[in-house]
Amino acid sequence: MNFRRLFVPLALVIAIPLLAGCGGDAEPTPTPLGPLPTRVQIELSEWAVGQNFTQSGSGTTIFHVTNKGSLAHELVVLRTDMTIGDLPIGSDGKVDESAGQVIGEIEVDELQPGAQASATFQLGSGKYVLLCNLPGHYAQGMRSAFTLANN
Ligand SMILES: [Cu+2]
Repeated sequence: MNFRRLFVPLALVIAIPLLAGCGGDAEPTPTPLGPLPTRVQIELSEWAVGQNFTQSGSGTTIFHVTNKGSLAHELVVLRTDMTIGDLPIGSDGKVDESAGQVIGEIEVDELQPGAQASATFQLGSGKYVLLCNLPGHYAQGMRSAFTLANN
């Protein structure tokens, strides 16, 4: 018996009902939605980092940042267990970012005066400090803390 000749029709017999099933009237199974991303509105100014969360759980977090000040700024998202005012400052006037884990940042060239920028970060549960790390800006007050619970 020619094995190949038998195999082809058998494959068609199996494949045709499968194809027909695809175009049938079965409703597609809806994909369950995950948790909605947290959105954070941030306003930078001299000398503050204002923040407004829509929720406080961990996960995908979208930062919408507006520089309302008259100087350029940046935004660093630092995960750290240190108290907000206690981050070490180097001789260059900048926070030593090794005091925590930098989750992400929006650079100064995106945050000139009046500019808006957005970025999406994955945030685990824990304590965070948002800061501007241009020389002297953290010390002047450009910092803000938040804590995320486990979702
Ligand atoms: Cu700044």
